[in-house]
Amino acid sequence: MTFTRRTLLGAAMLAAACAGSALPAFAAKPLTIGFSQVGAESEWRTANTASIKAAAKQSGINLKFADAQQQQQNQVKAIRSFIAQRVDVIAFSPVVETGWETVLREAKNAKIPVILTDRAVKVSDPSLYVSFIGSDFVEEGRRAGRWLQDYAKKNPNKQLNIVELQGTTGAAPANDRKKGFAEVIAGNPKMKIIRSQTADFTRTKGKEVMEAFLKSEGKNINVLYAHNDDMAIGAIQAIEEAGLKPGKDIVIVSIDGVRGAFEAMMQGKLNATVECNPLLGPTLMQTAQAVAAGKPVAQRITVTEGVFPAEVAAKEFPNRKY
Ligand code: GZL
Repeated sequence: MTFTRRTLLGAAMLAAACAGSALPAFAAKPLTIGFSQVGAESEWRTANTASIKAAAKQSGINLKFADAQQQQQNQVKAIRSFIAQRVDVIAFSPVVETGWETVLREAKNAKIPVILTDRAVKVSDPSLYVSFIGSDFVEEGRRAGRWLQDYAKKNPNKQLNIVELQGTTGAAPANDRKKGFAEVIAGNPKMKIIRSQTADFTRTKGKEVMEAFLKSEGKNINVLYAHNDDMAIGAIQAIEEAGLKPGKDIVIVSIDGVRGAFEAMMQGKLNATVECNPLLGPTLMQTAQAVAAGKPVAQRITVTEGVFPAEVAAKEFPNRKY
């Protein structure tokens, strides 16, 4: 909500209160949020989009939704269009961490508050956004590393030759999950990353890159760490086509906790998934309403998440919400 609209609303509420009448009609105008989504690259993203759209509907919020197809320039274009349309609040999940200063300054100059959801940005001026609602991706990477450490303790004589499927180059979850995992396995000579490459968070590229890893490293690989379940599921196909047993010949740990991961764990093809909660819609809408009403909001809002090894998959599966 821009400053002028808020003042108008305040004056109208005062006049109405003095006249003892109900709020004037225009005061009930729904909040309008412009939302730029990364794309539709994974099961996680599908659940995230569904959560945002359902929460907007539930809250009576007018949502202008734009899918950027994983291209930053499409997100910049969408944000500029939201500014031109004078939406009350802009929210987005930035596909990569950098390159946002200019367009976020344009939103600030237009007095339109910006809320980040899911992924973070690197900017010199933190006042360019009012709040970031999302997971701690470094911790998610650590959790994947700790799960593998536990596995290593149960297999003390096994040299773990790890291949890593990274998320989208430059994306906060890719940078941070890589960092957190590396931090945990650092200094353990029995745990070594022998190949690491981006597969852009998609099943198709996860399969392609795993095929290339298998061609160059073959049976030397005995662990896969994937930054999301979709790339792990794509890699599982490549491992099977190479005549190997995913979950046994190659132990697999990934991140997100989507249904496909639970199904793979129940089939014995995936060994653990670290949860990354996509159901950010309700928190985003509450935060946007608070911001529009001029109330203070936390600059950083995190979500609670767990780790699910294959042993608990069948029991947990019926409880999954995404
Ligand atoms: C994480 C999110 C990532 C998921 C992927 O919050 O940004 O993007 O881990 C998705 O599945 O593509």
